[in-house]
Amino acid sequence: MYKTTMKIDGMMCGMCEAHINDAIRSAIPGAKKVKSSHGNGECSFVSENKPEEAKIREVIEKTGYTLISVSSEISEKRLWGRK
Ligand SMILES: [Cu+2]
Repeated sequence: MYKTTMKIDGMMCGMCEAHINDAIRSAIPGAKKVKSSHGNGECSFVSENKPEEAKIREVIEKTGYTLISVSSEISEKRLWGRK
């Protein structure tokens, strides 16, 4: 599994978080545990395959927010197996 973390500028409230989460879920079908925080300006999710950075950039730009950075790291599957 990969954990991808994005720094996003422009989120102001829970609606913004939901907007980003929905955009990620629909663009990256394997994305799980999609979470955003407007307080931290961060969004993260886990996926089986490493997502393409260009794809993420495109998705976030379409939402109207600004992607500052994105990084994916290998994550132990068992850490993410809990519901
Ligand atoms: Cu908002």
